Amino acid sequence: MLHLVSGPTNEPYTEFLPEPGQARGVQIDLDGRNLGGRYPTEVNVTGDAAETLAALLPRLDRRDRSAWRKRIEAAVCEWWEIAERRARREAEPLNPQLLFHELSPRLPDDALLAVDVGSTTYWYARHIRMRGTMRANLSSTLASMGSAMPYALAAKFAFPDRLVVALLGDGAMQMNGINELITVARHWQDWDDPRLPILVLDNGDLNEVTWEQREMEGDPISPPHRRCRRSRTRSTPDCSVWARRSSTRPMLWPTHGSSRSPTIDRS
Ligand SMILES: Cc1ncc(C[n+]2csc(CCOP(=O)(O)OP(=O)(O)O)c2C)c(N)n1
Ligand SMILES: [Mg+2]
Repeated sequence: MLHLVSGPTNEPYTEFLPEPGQARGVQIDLDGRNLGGRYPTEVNVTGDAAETLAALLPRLDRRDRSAWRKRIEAAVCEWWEIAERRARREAEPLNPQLLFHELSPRLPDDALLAVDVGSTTYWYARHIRMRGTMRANLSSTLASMGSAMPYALAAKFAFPDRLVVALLGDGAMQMNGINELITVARHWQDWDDPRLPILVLDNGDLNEVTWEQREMEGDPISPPHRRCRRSRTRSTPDCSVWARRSSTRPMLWPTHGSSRSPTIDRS
């Protein structure tokens, strides 16, 4: 029998959990209202996951878990090899996974990330190695697009001395991110560390949703499809123009899978 110990989670994707009856479930959550909501858990504990697990630890019998641990370590190593391989795959104009893969080691250990809902969420989850006092904020259970820029500003006001990086798609940028540039332009000079890089994936597509449509609905992407979406995006404002107008500095990442640093577009 599989034992499922779930930390604080209220994710709606129950299809990724074992079938009820296949596993015995224990859930820990700060908010008691989330307990047992997604799976018929047998033991529900309200509390901080780290503190609760530390309190439960002395009650457990010590067992030799070295084989299990080795298996997990090998799986993690294998995963990082897969991520590296995927990031290095050639793409025109640029494989977004490479961007996140290369961004990760360049971030300071106390960076704050504001992540939007879209393909960005996946690349962040797969390629960014969280460490030190880094923190990332995501819309998570709400999965509400347009979160990255307000989160980034909130982080900057709370921690003006830390590097905050916003990671979002062109759809989210058009939705409300562009408006937030006005706030950035008004306040950035007051921040101890005035940097606020905003990484926008300009794929001319609501990519997460079109992938879902391709995967789940068998809705294949075709060249006319793309052209149509591209032209739709072209009719919307160009982020770099807005960036220039709001006295923030647009940068263009080099194409052809290069891992060099981004170039500043001074035009
Ligand atoms: C407010 C809101 N509207 C719609 C959605 C559904 N949705 C999830 S991801 C996504 C596409 C995001 O597009 P973009 O910001 O361009 O990112 P991409 O996936 O293309 O990288 C949409 C429409 C949502 N989660 N929240
Ligand atoms: Mg997009």
